[in-house]
Amino acid sequence: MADNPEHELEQRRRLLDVASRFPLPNDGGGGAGCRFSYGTAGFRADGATMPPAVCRAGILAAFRSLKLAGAAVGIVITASHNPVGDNGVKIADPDGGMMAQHWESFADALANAPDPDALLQLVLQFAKDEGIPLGSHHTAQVLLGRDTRPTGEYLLDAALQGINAIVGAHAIDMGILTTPQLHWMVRSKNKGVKASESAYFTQLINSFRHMLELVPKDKSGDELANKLIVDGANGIGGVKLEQIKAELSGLDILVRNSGKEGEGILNHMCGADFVQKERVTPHGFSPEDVGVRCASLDGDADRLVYFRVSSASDNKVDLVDGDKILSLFALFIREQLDIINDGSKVNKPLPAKLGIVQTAYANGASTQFLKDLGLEVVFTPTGVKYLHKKALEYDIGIYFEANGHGTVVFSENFISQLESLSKELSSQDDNGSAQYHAVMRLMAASQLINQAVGDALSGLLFVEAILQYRGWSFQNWCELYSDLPSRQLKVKVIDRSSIVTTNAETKVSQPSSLQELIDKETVNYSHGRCFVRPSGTEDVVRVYAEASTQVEADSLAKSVAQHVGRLLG
Ligand code: NG1
Ligand code: ZN
Repeated sequence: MADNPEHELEQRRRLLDVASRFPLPNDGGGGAGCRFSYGTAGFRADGATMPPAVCRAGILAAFRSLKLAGAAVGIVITASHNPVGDNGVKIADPDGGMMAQHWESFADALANAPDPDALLQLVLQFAKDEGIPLGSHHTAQVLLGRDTRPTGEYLLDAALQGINAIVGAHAIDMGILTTPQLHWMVRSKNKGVKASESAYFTQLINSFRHMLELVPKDKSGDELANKLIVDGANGIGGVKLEQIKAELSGLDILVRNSGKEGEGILNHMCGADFVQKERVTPHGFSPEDVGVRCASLDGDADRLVYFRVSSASDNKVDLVDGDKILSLFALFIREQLDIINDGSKVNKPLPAKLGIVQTAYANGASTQFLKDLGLEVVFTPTGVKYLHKKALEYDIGIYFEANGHGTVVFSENFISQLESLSKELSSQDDNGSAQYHAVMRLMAASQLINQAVGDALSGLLFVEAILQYRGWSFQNWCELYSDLPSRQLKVKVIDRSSIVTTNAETKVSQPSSLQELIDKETVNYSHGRCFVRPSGTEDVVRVYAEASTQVEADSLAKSVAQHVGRLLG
């Protein structure tokens, strides 16, 4: 395994040493007496209990980089939209996406190894099985980022200690970042592109400007059309937006819940998760904002929803969720492809496989809308690791979770076809043509929208550019389709893992009696749809129901939640 027995001894010593510095708490960690589980998006728990899991994630990340011949791997320390006291850790693979799923069981075993010896044996065995050159001259590199949570700094230190426990590993602290910035940096680093924050900002600003330059002249909006108020969830996204907003010409952005001292608590009564689930105005918004287009980010800025304060008399909002953002993106991209292919002057068509990826939480009305457009819509289980992977199967894959996490991925082959077509058209003096403009719009979009992971900042700029391109108001966007009323509930049960689902989580396979009960309830409702699944990030079972009216959706969700409680409570 090692080139040099002394190095191997050193490796063993370091692992035993770091594991004894971060012992697991008596209850095993992971919160509520649970084991740590990599879940939908890495390990998450109360921040104070996280150091052992984060240290072990450091070992894991360095290990992953060793396995991948020293390619840069990322570690993000965040608990996203969860309360400020929580924290979490997840690993980004060299392409900037989530860590490959077949490593998750090793991640779980490592995080739960009860003592230093067990940890060492686990690592040595895994290294042997995977052919990982431990303790040799091989190198590994890990980029780290964290959000603004108070436990972030000391968890970062735990991660650094874990990384440094692997001989040959090199850690680079990229600072306080949005989650998507870190994913973008990992991807860039491995592509040999500059991986700094300023490079990220420059790409965003320039590609947004290109998109606006390609807006037809008759579409330029009035003052209100350019005004946007952003709820930063008192997290890192608002901070970063403040840094770049002056350079975003054509947009007048006001950031609230910006994370500045005294403005409020991270994700508390604000942010994308709050607005999407509660459908009320976040903290800091008032009746004076009626009619203005508003956006809400989550604490680490990988989720984005839009809203408008509905009326001065209550705190309700008109919500544009991830499904409607996806629909806007899909319409825009489809239109550009149609322009390119319908153009009589195009020498050869540009065939493109366009795919839409959703989860069972997508509002049924959005799926119907997309299918009515003739688009291919496919479903995966919850968690962007599944959606992203599926989207990569297309020339252009658009994916979104209803909660606002999503992006658009372009295949390299398709991008190079776009590049050749743009050269061809400009060499034929066609660079004033509609086809040429459509090609350039898609190229700018592929630069603007984060190719690694859902990114609220780049998503927001893409939305803004499309609204300007179409000359659309918020109202026009809302009217794409009407959401079916829905309700989400959480149920606390003794062991949520006793629920097993199938068919992209739309059916329960175990306990089988539960699915029968759900079916029996659902048939009583017109347009009724209901499913349950164990959460991958919280110790709860989630219930989702849709029906023709809000009262019915509420009632369906409630009845099914009661069945879950009775069977498993
Ligand atoms: P869980 O807790 O597994 O439902 C939640 C979200 C996911 C995803 C992850 C990661 C819902 C219903 N679930 O997962 O979509 O965003 O958190 O943050 O929104
Ligand atoms: Zn998030």
